[in-house]
Amino acid sequence: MTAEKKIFSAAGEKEVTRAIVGEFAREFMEYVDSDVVIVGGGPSGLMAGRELCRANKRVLLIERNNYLGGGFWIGGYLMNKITVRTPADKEMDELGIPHSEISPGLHVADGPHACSKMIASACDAGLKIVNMTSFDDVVLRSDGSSEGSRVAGVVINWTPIEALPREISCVDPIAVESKLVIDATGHDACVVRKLEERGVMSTPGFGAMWVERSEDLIVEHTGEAYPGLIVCGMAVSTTFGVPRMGPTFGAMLLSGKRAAEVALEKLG
Ligand code: 48F
Repeated sequence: MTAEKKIFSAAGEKEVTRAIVGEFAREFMEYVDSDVVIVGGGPSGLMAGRELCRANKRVLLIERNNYLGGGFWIGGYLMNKITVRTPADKEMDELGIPHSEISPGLHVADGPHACSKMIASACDAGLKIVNMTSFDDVVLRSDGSSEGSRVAGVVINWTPIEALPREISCVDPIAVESKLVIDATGHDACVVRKLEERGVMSTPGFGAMWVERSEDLIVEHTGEAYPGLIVCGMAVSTTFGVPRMGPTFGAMLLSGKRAAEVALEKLG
């Protein structure tokens, strides 16, 4: 009797499991010591990661959700249209995102198309991503000099750990070391807030909505907020008290790019 001809290769359950566990572990081992760790996979974090990887840096992005993109999938009020103001339309062109100019200097695109192009571009550049992983704390180092401490990595844990009942949630986190950390966690500004909790910096929180002022200020204030820690995207507004901006995303793209430039200057 001739063997039954099958469409797919003979790999079975154990091979599939080994492929997943082995490849995840191999990659994770490599990125336990990264040039840059980015916390948050929204538009600003993805843009920063893309730019750093294009400059051949080793970058790990930590995202607490099982998906990437943050607020970039959907515009305002649960509608799938996002807006971008000139000059950020050039970034959309570079990412291959179709858009149209609705009024002078105001461009509209489909959120899902924009977001998926952004994610693909960051992955193509070489960005490594771990999902379902939450930032828990910073690694702080001090060499004993008058310069004080600097952020030297992040403490992380699986996101589902947060859902465990308190009395049994004693699951120790692990840490990843890096030369720089970028806080791209949006309005939450989780990394900055952790430093605030530790009493080493204080933040005013974000201001009321004012689109025309906010976008410029976000880009201008993008940079090092504490030694070793760069902030980008809406985390900038929480850190420096800049007005919020609503569903227009040009500043997120330019802020991510600026964060990468600052990081590259610091990394030399
Ligand atoms: O909120 P988010 O999209 O931040 P962003 O890049 O862009 C902001 C805009 O989407 C929009 C806006 C401007 O138009 O107002 O809000 O600044 O993405 C932040 C990402 O960080 C993740 C979160 O799940 C989201 O994907 N995040 C937040 N806290 C943590 C985290 C955490 N503790 N650990 C890991 N990821």
